[in-house]
Amino acid sequence: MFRALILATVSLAAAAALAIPVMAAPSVQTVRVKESNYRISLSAKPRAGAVKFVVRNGSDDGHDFWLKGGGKTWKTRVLGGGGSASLTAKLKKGVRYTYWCAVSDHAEEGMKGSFVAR
Ligand SMILES: [Cu+2]
Repeated sequence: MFRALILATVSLAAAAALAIPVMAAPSVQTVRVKESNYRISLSAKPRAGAVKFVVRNGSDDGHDFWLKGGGKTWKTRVLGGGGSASLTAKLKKGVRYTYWCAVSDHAEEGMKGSFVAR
């Protein structure tokens, strides 16, 4: 009887421990950004809310990543070949965001794009 009560209590505690992290974790979308000469590709379309952009420079030349929209601008440092950096932005629903590489004329060469956060 007493043992059954302890088992029940432990089970409840285990269930609570499993449930709490799921409920408390803020939902952050991770979008991988691959930079090359001279393209920027996103692994997914960024959604409204918190988005973590994990930027990786897959080329030998230096590239950075700028993101602008909704009155805000975010950017990474210039990443060397194979370098990576991340930035987290809170995106607003229905706002168009543009992104580009600001090194030299890379944006004109094609390192730019835009999306509307949904
Ligand atoms: Cu670049």
